[in-house]
Amino acid sequence: MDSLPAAPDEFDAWRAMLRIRLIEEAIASRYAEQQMRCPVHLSVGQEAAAVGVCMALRIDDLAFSTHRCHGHYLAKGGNLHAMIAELLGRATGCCSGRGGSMHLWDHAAGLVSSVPIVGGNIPLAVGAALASQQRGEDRISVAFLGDAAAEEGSFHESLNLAATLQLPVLFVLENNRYSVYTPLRQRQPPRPLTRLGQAHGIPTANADGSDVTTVFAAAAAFVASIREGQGPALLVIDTYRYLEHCGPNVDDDLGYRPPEEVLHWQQRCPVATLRERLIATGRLHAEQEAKARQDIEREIAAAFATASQDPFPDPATVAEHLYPPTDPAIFNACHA
Ligand SMILES: Cc1ncc(C[n+]2csc(CCOP(=O)(O)OP(=O)(O)O)c2C)c(N)n1
Ligand SMILES: [Mg+2]
Repeated sequence: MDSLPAAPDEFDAWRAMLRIRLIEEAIASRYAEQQMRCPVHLSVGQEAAAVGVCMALRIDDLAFSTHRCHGHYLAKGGNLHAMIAELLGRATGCCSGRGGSMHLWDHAAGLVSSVPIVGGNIPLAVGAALASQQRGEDRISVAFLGDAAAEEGSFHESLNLAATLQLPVLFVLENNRYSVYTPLRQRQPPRPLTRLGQAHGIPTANADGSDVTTVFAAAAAFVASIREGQGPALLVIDTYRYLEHCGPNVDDDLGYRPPEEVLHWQQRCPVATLRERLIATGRLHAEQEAKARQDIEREIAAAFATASQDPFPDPATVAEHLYPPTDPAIFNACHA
């Protein structure tokens, strides 16, 4: 296929995952300072899904994320300073300090919105895909979703409409096996999640979320077919979150996840696995790794230093942005 995205350099993929990992670890380690007064749903362990998919996308493709949006935002090219400022509640944040961690967006990077209502972003991606189709654009939409979002009516309605109208949308289902504390087997019948796409007549594939190269290959094939007008696709990525559902800590002492399951996935860490492969094949040397880490850590420190000096929103503006402007001229200007 002509439009098959070029395979990324594995060093770049590793660096992109490491960057997300270090940013989220910095958020976790600073969380107790009480400067981030919003919940944080960290995606430590799930980086290959965000990076593998976003490396198959163009900047003008449109992504729609969830409550667990940091990795998607960063992998799509979202601005780090605007993200940290948003977590710190500053006026310079991507949501002007009003949304916090679960409402990240960056239109310049094509990250249209993040929606913490489980399943709420999926129809938005379908709507954007319908708009692209009607305008004759060749950009595609991507809806990231968790395994619990596949239990929502909006998921099935979205797949139904996308399949019927052959819309340019990729559904990316990150199966981390849990909805908060409840495992998949207690919430859904014992059948592969790929069946959900097949039931709607949508091409569906499974990818190993511990291997970014595998995720990229599966995503790239679907992105190419969707861009060529062959309609929607569903990519199910097997993955695991290493930290608690919400917050900076490990909560495996609670016992809702079997220790052998946790260990199994920790041994398949997408960042460590690729690092080992790069070292074994002579594509990553100690100095390169040290420089990559140092550069990323500097970038993170600078983002926190700048954002923590930024102003909070003016209290006089608290009632703004609650409803869309009703004056059509203002509305059109906002959505130009
Ligand atoms: C409609 C709705 N129901 C319940 C919640 C509470 N809630 C927030 S995240 C979450 C779990 C979502 O699980 P999943 O979709 O698998 O994503 P994950 O957290 O595993 O990344 C729930 C139940 C919500 N935000 N929205
Ligand atoms: Mg889940």
